[in-house]
Amino acid sequence: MLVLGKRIDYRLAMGGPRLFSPEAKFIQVDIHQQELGHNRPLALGICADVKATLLVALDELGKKNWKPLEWVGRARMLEKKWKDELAAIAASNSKNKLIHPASFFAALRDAMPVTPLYAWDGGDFIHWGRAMFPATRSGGWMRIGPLGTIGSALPNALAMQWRHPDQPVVMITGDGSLGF
Ligand SMILES: Cc1ncc(C[n+]2csc(CCOP(=O)(O)OP(=O)(O)O)c2C)c(N)n1
Repeated sequence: MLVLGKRIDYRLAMGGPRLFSPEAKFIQVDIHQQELGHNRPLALGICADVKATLLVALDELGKKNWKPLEWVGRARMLEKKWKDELAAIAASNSKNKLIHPASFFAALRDAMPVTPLYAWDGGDFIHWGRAMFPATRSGGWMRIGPLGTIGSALPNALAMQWRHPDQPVVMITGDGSLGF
């Protein structure tokens, strides 16, 4: 498992068996030394900038002949199946009286004129949103923190707007979360 600039925290099940095989070997690259090996022992920890590390790694890997891996094809197939299921749920909603969260987020996503900067938090309904909205911009998709703390979308949105005054920032939060 190659972990690039991502904390092995609550959102990655602390590196535990809910997401990862106990036998999996972890290589982690992070510019913050204290993140290396946090929660999960590493086969290799690299304290460095991710981009610089990947450029060096690509240079090395380019010299070898790589065979396509079967599981990558299966992972892509499962991802497509999952996205098709989401699209079907979003589309099936029009006949119902209650708006399904998947339909709401599909409509919101399609209504955006440009890709804005997103700040998210929230409980159940937001999980549909993060399934429907891919993160496509570096630093443009912020959701909760390592401990899953709601109430973070508003300060994150303000910080994003302060940093990028010329760009639209969209905050998506829940009634429960805003109260925090
Ligand atoms: C600081 C903090 N307190 C409590 C929680 C536990 N928690 C997770 S979701 C949630 C409710 C969120 O409500 P809302 O945003 O309205 O979403 P809903 O689940 O109703 O869709 C709470 C209290 C948390 N994640 N962070």
